[in-house]
Amino acid sequence: MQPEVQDLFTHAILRIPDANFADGLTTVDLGVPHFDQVLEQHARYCEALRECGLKLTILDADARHPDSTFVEDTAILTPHSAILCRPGAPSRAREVAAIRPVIKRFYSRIFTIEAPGTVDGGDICEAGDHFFIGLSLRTNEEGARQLSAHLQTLGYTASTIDLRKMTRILHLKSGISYIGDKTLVVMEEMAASRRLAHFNLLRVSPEESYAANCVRVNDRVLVAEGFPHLRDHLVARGFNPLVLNMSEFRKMDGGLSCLSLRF
Ligand code: CIR
Repeated sequence: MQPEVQDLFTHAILRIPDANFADGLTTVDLGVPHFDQVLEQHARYCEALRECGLKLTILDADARHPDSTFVEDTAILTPHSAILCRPGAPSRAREVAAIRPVIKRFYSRIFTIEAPGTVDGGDICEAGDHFFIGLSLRTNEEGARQLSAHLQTLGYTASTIDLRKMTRILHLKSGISYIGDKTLVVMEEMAASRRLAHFNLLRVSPEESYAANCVRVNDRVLVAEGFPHLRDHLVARGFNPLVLNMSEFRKMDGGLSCLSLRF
């Protein structure tokens, strides 16, 4: 039986990658992305979200911001309110002003993160009524404090997970994903965190750790191509994986969740 669908998404916001995509930030050494494949993989990702039943708002490429296709980092969307982030990397700070008018089309209640707080959306993992906030090189304690206060106002609880000693991941959601049914997909390094104790953990082996960034979208789970063990575990638990090639986004530290804002 298909695990229960908790929050049905109806929309997603995405941004087409710009030709200067390869000038964005990266910490990995996997080579330079091939732009034709970047566009192809992005188009397939859009198609996959449509297959999941979402209506898409696809924004034009933004040449001022090479990382701006990773829209997830600019905002946190809940069913009734949006929180605009304040990205920790200076080169990404102005992406928020560019997305604000788009968010305004869908939300009348919008909170913000103010200096000196910083929050990247990739550090925020929503798990039902609880939000995990990763403290990272991008999201600082003040940002986490402001975000927790906003979430509390909205009736959610929040807790932090400190990633600052974990050198292998950029964002919290590089290492954990909530896929509904009280289940978190987690990379080995994070599985011991006390904070995760109340959830069922689907552990991703070290060789497949990139695949820990997967995304539940309605009745599907988007999973990166090339990680058969995770895919099989998901199937065994009754989930319905939708496999996508992410090779070119991975070269820029990007994963499946980063490419869209879903609501
Ligand atoms: C960056 O370093 O900011 C981008 N190159 C990758 C952002 C990935 N975003 C995410 O995981 N939410």
